[in-house]
Order: sequence, then structure tokens, then C-alpha cells
Amino acid sequence: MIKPDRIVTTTCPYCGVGCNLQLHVKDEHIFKVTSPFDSPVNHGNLCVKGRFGYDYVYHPKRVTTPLVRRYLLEGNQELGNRHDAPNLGYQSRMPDHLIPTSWDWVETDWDTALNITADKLTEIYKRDGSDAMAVYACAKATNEDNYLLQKMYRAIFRTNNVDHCTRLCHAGSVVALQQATGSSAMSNTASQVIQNDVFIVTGSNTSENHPIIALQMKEAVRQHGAKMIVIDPRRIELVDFAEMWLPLKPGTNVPLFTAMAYVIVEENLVNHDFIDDRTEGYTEFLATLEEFTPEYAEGITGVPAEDIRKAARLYANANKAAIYWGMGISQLSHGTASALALINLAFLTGHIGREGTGLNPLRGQNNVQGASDMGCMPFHYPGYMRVDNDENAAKWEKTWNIESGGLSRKLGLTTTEILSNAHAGAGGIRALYIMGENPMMSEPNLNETRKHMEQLEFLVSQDIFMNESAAFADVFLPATPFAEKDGTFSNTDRRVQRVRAAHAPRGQARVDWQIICDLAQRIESKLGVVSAYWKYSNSEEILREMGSVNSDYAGITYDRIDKLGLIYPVPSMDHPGTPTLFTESFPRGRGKFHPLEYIPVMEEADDEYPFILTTGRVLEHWHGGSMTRNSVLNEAYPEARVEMHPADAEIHGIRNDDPVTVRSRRGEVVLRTTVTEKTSVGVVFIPFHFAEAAANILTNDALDPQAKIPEFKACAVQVFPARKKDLPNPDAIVNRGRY
Ligand SMILES: Nc1nc2c(c(=O)[nH]1)N[C@H]1C(S)=C(S)[C@@H](COP(=O)(O)OP(=O)(O)OC[C@H]3O[C@@H](n4cnc5c(=O)[nH]c(N)nc54)[C@H](O)[C@@H]3O)O[C@H]1N2
Ligand SMILES: Nc1nc2c(c(=O)[nH]1)N[C@H]1C(S)=C(S)[C@@H](COP(=O)(O)OP(=O)(O)OC[C@H]3O[C@@H](n4cnc5c(=O)[nH]c(N)nc54)[C@H](O)[C@@H]3O)O[C@H]1N2
Ligand code: SF4
Ligand SMILES: [Mo]
Repeated sequence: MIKPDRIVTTTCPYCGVGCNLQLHVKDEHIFKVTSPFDSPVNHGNLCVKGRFGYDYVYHPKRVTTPLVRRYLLEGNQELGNRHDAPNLGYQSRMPDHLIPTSWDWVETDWDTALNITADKLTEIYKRDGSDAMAVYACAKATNEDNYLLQKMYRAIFRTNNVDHCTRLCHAGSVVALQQATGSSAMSNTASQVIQNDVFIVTGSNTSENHPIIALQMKEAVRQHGAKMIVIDPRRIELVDFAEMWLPLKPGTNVPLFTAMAYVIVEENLVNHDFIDDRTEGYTEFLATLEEFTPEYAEGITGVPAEDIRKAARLYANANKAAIYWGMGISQLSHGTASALALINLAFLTGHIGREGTGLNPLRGQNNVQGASDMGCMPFHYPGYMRVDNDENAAKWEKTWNIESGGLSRKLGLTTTEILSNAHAGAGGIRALYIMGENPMMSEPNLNETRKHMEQLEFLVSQDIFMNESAAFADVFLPATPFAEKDGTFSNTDRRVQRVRAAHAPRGQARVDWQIICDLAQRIESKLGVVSAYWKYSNSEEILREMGSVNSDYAGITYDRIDKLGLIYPVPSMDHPGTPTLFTESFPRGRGKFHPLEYIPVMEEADDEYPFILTTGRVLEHWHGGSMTRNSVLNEAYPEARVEMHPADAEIHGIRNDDPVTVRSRRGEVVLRTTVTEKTSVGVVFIPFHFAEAAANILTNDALDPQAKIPEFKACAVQVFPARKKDLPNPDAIVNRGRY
């Protein structure tokens, strides 16, 4: 047995569950990962990613040297044409027409890379002003990294064009929860699921995407007698443990959940005390319920009316009931309405504000909760303080040593808007800074996204891999992954936990927040200002600065969160944390009912495009694949597959493993078929992890009008047999790239 030099306790870099990891380090390498049995979140359990998925840290393709394009060194603008010229490595598996094969990367030192970055950003800012500047923050990076990134853009470039992948994720849930309660996080912790008598899991493939929470859900059913209702178009693994499964058609959440509300009202299962004491808008809501009979919903959703009645009774009659949800609610052009439909149910029954109840949007990325808390959003400073409020702005102006009135009060652009506004001329985004995101895999309609990327005048990528988006960048700043940095992540329970470095950065890579501080000072000196403070000696100082204004984090110190973390709000140094929200009231006062109407998905199946495509994830892979496809996990799931129901496969003469072309109105991909009853008739599923058959070439970029989240969960496609030789070769890249 290998004896470790040291064992470092830290937090998993993958999903929002936030499992505690012990990294076993020998000779400056992690060689094994275990988990402490007393960890509050996962009790020693880990999924395959947490246990085995750390080796991307050492992958030969990791970039650990700053890179700039040759034209920037030689000052030759001609070479800066994004459209042609030879391919020079660092490329991805993406089809050729989607990657810029143009420019030459040159390895350089930090001084050169940062000076060029500071020069270009300053030049563009001076010429085109705040509105030309934008930044994507990173839900993989720490709270400290993210806080400083938005500080740099707000304090120096005076813009609120700051956003991150939360926009593509729980944006619908966040907007709905804000409107109805005034808060946007999970109301209860995931581990309270064992206290539920009844719980609904909807739009969440929990076993693959929050595996350790799924374990607790199964425990709730098997050991504590809870009844689980799964509402999902796919036959996900949790269905095996469920009391009921309601397989609704994609995009029909509003009629289904509103019909449940209809039944609860019709059968007088409502909690009148809760409605009187804690809510408003009930009468207006009632007035719109009339049309949502279970029979009407059956016609739209395909779920038998009797099942809708039964599910409504189960949920309403429970003593303690909760709702857990995911992307099947949020990622629709009516994502906000879908989440509001769930919130209405909790208000009707009073299943909120107590332990073992609640409204629980399971947050996805390891630190998406934290990046949002840190103000990496276009409408909010850290702590969800609106940017268009003078009092809030004044607090941050004081903290950042900025003249009164200096911070922008103008709401910024969202992720999707930032890219679609990339153009020359008035109001155009000219410079984009991306810290650890991959829009060229994660945005919908990639052929369109590519056009936007090409419109940028200057793009900085700060990442650990040359991902599909960094291929468009002018400068690449090599950051360190979780294993090489200190800081904190905030998980889906709002638990703030420590991240600890296992060893020093590889090569010349630097910690994200240190890159930002260095760059910010160079930019300030070029602009001739010295305002905000950038000289931190450790990451805790950064968190303390943020917590001095954001009261949710006021009582959080590294010492206090050393072993167990703390669940915010933690308003003072002696406060024990707040696992259950809304026990007395909602942040907006009363919870607000919202009347809803049914709006179909933007693109329904028709004769020409007869299948509905839904996209999502598999257990072994992570999003655009930068991490997991550069890991041993890729061997467990090496290629893109489309799932199709046996009945559809038979009609179309498609067998398991056959290559097929999947085509939408926006593009096409070729991949192998998995014939399975996991998907339903008329619906095909593609995970979006595979650049060589990128699901987002197909998806629709229609947005939810309020949350601006794209409709990743439904678009119309054709599926037809393809030739084997048209299948992409997932290994092609290995020979093409330099790393
Ligand atoms: N292995 C792995 N785990 C991950 C991630 C990853 O990439 N890989 N990503 C993380 C992130 S950022 C996130 S946001 C979470 C996402 O976790 P999930 O929300 O579980 O994500 P998806 O895989 O998109 O699955 C969405 C579920 O919604 C269902 N669905 C689709 N359409 C509808 C609909 O119209 N109504 C309803 N009610 N359901 C529908 C799908 O069938 C599927 O079961 O996972 C996190 N965990
Ligand atoms: N079709 C379809 N598209 C979707 C979705 C879907 O369900 N279907 N889901 C959407 C959702 S919910 C999400 S959250 C988005 C995710 O979209 P993205 O956030 O764009 O995807 P990731 O692949 O997680 O990108 C993270 C990047 O951060 C880098 N990285 C990792 N650790 C660090 C670090 O410490 N520092 C820095 N600087 N970089 C780091 C990784 O190498 C990687 O390139 O995708 C969205 N897109
Ligand atoms: S459940 Fe999430 S946090 Fe836990 S080990 Fe798996 S990926 Fe990591
Ligand atoms: Mo997400």
C-alpha cells in the first residue's frame, strides 16, 4: 500500500452536492481519493467523479504556460483574422467548421501575457466605454476568485455586464423564487429529505447528476417510509424507487402542476391558515385555475388525469412534503412559469418554512450557489443587493474606495445577451473575459454562437484547458484547478466549505484570484487610477472583505468552517447558521401566488421534424467535457450516443449501436444509437458532453422572456440512419493537438 506524504481534506470540484474529499498525496501527486465518514454532506460516500475524476489535474493537455496569439506579439493585425490561416494545435474534437483554425499560439511569460491583456482591455475601455466590456465568471472556481472577478469589472470598468452559467441553469428557478419569496436558494438542506413523508422529484435526474442526494432519497424511501413521486419524461433510475411516476411530455410542466393545484383546491386540501397568514394573491390565483382540470392537463401532458389527482392528494395530505427539482423545470422558454407552478403548490399546502418541507432547486455546479452569492450576476452585487439601488452601490463604493456615484447603476447584460450583443458599433460588446466557462459547448445553437464569438474584438480565456471557446481567444491565462488552490465553495445546501490545495500549481499556472489581482493592478496603472484594493496576502482576507458588506457571510471565517462548514445566512460571529429558511416570513414579506397560463414549447414536433430532442447529462461526464474527457472517466463513457425508444427504433429501422444523423433546423450531428426504454416514444435524448457530436449544434436558442434561459429541453429533430464512416472519430484530436 502506498503511504501518502499527506492527506488533504477539501471539497469536490464537480457537483453542487459538495461532498468532502480526502486527497491522498504522494510526491506532489494525488494518487487516491477517499471521504471522511463524519462528513456532514456525504457521510463518506462519493460518486464516480469525486472518487476517480481528479486525474484531469495531471492530464498532458492541461495548459500551464501563458499563451498569446502571434499577431499580438508582432503587432501584425493582419494575422488577427479569425476566419482563415493554418491550424496550430490546442484544438478540440469539434467539427472543423466550428473551430477557428486560424491563429498561431505562442507560449510566453506572465508579464507579457498580462501586459498585453491589460493594454488591450484598457484600449477598448477608453475607446468604447463600459458598455463594451463584459465578463463570464466561473462556477467551478472559488468564492474568492469570483468575488474579485466581478470586483475588477465593476470597480475598474464600471460595468454590470457580469454573468455566469447560472443563466443557462437555474435562471428560471431563481427568477421565480425571487418573485414569489424574495430569495433564490434552496429553502431546506438536501439531507432533510429523510424527514419527508412525501416528496416530488421533477426535472431532476438525481441519480446521475446529484448522486449522493439520490442516495439520501433512496434511504428516505427504503428506511424511513417516505413516498417519492417522480415527474419526468424519462424513465430515470429513481423511478424504480418511486410510489408514482408521471411521465409528462417535455415542456408541459405548467398544466401538470397547475392541475395538481386544481385538485388540491377542488378537494379542499389547502392549508388555509398558511395561505391567510403567509401569502398574498390567492384569490387572483383561484380565478385562473378553472381551466386547469386534470382532464385538460391529461390532453396536454399525456399523464392520466387520475394519476394527477392521486399525486396531488399524496403531496397535499402529507405532514411534511418537499419538492426537489432540476433542469427539466428551468431550461424551457417558460422555465420561470414552470418553477412558479411548483411554488404555488408549496404555498397552497404550507409545505415550506419547516424542517422536512421546502422548495429545493438542486444547484448544479460545485460553486454555482457561491458565484451567484458573490455577485457574478448582471443585476446584483454580492448578497443579491440590486445594482440599481443607490444605497447598495454606496456600500460597495466605500468598500472598494471608489468615488460616490462611481459604480454603474445600469443593469448589465446576461450571458446569452452578452454574446448576442458582440458587434462593433453602439452598444456592442467588444472585449469578453471568460474565466472557466465554455460557451462554445454550453450555449444553444452553436452555429449562431460561433458567429457571435467571431464578432469579438478581444477575448481572454482563463482556464485550465484549451476548451472549445478558448480556441477563439487572443490570450490564454493558465489557472489552477481545485487541487492547487485555497478558498471556499458554497454547495446547494448553502453550506460554505473549505477548499484546500493538495500541492503547488503545475508549471507556471496561477491561482485565479492571484491572476485577477495582478491584472487589475496593471489595468489601474494604465488608466492612471489606484482605487480598489488588490493586495491580499491570502484568500481568507478576500472572503472577509466580501462578508463585511454581505451579511449572509458576515459570520464566516475559515476557522469557523474548518471541519463542518456553515450554512448561510450566518449574520454574526456567534450565529450557528440557517439550515431552514422562511420559518417566520419570506424575505419579500408574504409569499406571492402567481396565476399561470400554458404556453407550449417554441418548437413542437411536426411532419418534417417528428422527434422532440431533449438534452442533459450522464453520470460519468461533466458539461463540455474539459475535465471528464481528459480523465479516466472518459474510458467509462467514451462516445456520444443518442437514446431512442424501442418502438421508434423499430418504425425507423434503427438498431442498437447503429449510426444515425440527428438534424434540427439549426444543424446536424452523427452519433450511435442506444435503443432504450429510458426515453419515451417520440422523444430522443443526447447528452451535451461530446464536442464531436455536440448536442448544442441542434438546440433552439429561444429564451424564457424573464429569466433569459434557453430552451435546452425541447426542440424538433429528424433522426435517420447514417453510414459508419460518417461517425466522428473521438480520438482524432489526440493526433491533432500539441498538448
Ligand atoms: N454527471 C454530471 N452531474 C452533473 C452535471 C454534469 O454535467 N454531469 N452538471 C451539474 C449541473 S451544472 C446541473 S445544473 C445539474 C443538472 O441536473 P439535472 O437537472 O438532473 O439535469 P439534466 O440531465 O439536464 O436532467 C434534467 C431532467 O429533467 C427531465 N426533463 C426534461 N424535460 C422535462 C420537462 O419538460 N419537465 C420535467 N418535469 N422534466 C423534464 C429529464 O428527463 C431529466 O431527467 O447537474 C449537475 N451534476
Ligand atoms: N444542451 C444543453 N446545454 C446546456 C445544458 C443542458 O442541460 N443542455 N445545461 C446548461 C447548464 S445547467 C450549465 S451549468 C452550463 C455549463 O456550462 P459551462 O460552465 O460553460 O461548462 P463547463 O464545461 O462546466 O465549463 C467549465 C470550465 O471551467 C474550467 N475550470 C475548471 N476548474 C477551473 C478553475 O478552478 N478555474 C478556472 N479558471 N477554470 C476552471 C474547465 O476546464 C471548463 O473549461 O451548460 C449549459 N448548457
Ligand atoms: S455527488 Fe457531486 S460532489 Fe459528491 S462526489 Fe459526486 S460529483 Fe462530487
Ligand atoms: Mo447547471
